[in-house]
Amino acid sequence: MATPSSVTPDGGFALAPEEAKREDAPKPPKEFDDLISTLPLNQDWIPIRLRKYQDFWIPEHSLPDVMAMQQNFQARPDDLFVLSYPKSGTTWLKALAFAIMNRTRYSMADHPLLRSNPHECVLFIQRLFSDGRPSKLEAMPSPRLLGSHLPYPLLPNSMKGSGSRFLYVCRDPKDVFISRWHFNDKMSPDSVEPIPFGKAFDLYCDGVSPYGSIWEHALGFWEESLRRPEKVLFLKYEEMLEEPAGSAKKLAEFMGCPFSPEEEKEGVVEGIIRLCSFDSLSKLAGSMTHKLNTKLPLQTTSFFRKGEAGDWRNHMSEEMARRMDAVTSQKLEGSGLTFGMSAGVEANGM
Ligand code: PAP
Repeated sequence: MATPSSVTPDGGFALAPEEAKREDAPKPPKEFDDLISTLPLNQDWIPIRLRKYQDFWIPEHSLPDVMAMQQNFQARPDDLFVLSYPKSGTTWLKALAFAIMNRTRYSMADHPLLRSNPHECVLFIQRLFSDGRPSKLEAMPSPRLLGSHLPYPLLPNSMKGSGSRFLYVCRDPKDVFISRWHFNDKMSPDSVEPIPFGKAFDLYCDGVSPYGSIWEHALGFWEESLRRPEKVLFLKYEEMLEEPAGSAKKLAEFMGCPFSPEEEKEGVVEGIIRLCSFDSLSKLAGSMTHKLNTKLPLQTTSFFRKGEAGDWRNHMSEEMARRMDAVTSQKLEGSGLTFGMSAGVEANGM
């Protein structure tokens, strides 16, 4: 079994205020700001401004951290990364991977996930650069469990070449869009009109949404999972919902810490699934009182809404769904990738 990660739940989002404001924390170089100001800008996804960087639309507030990460992050061969397009199941996958990796370290009665959001247990790499704390990354004992929303082409070279393992989750683009739209709507200040649904839809279909085209994002990791299946595990949110035990076992196997027959008999798999379920994590988030240290106005509850497959039916017209499915078919043609359940019938509408 892998040595438990020593990631502690005081992480990227939950810095002590005095640490977050440390005067001596290195600031991203000014050249980054100069470069960012020249990049194409989109301001429709209120309150997030996007800049087109290396062919993907990245939130402007993250770009200095992304650039610092690209230049400086040193991956280790035994690192594990939770990677995803936003709103695809990141929070859930982080919780599962963290609970699986640390299952001999914490008891279910006193588990970090009972007190902390999964994003505090598995840190976004780039946030550590924004907090001027990359040394914290170096201080973490192996194996490290870290996260990123960056598309494959934008990952630092050390991540692509280090032999580290990637856990990637994708989700039906229609549900991702609905989740994104609600997320943005909730974050918009009362004084400002949120992005209209139809406009958000058009932009999303054109790949102009946070972290760029969902299709290009997924294809980058899909192709890598075909090239290096022992290093890239490609998961689907809908299959995780349908088969949580099978997915947890697949994850554990891939992470190098498979469940033993005794653990299976003792119900360890079911315990982890229960702890990381939408019902459990969303209730826990509702009882947390601490603030998340983010650049966006987010709370511990912001990452939980419905947690279902197919909610797009309650929001999209048939014509919109057909249009998005057509984009999906066209973008994925010949790749072998389908969204949703493996047959692809449900999600792709084919
Ligand atoms: P992030 O990229 O901002 O971290 P992410 O976790 O990828 O967000 O996606 C949020 C979606 O996952 C939400 O979907 P919804 O808006 O359609 O409801 C959220 O409800 C769902 N989600 C969060 N936790 C879980 C979970 N434990 N099980 C299933 N779905 C979950």
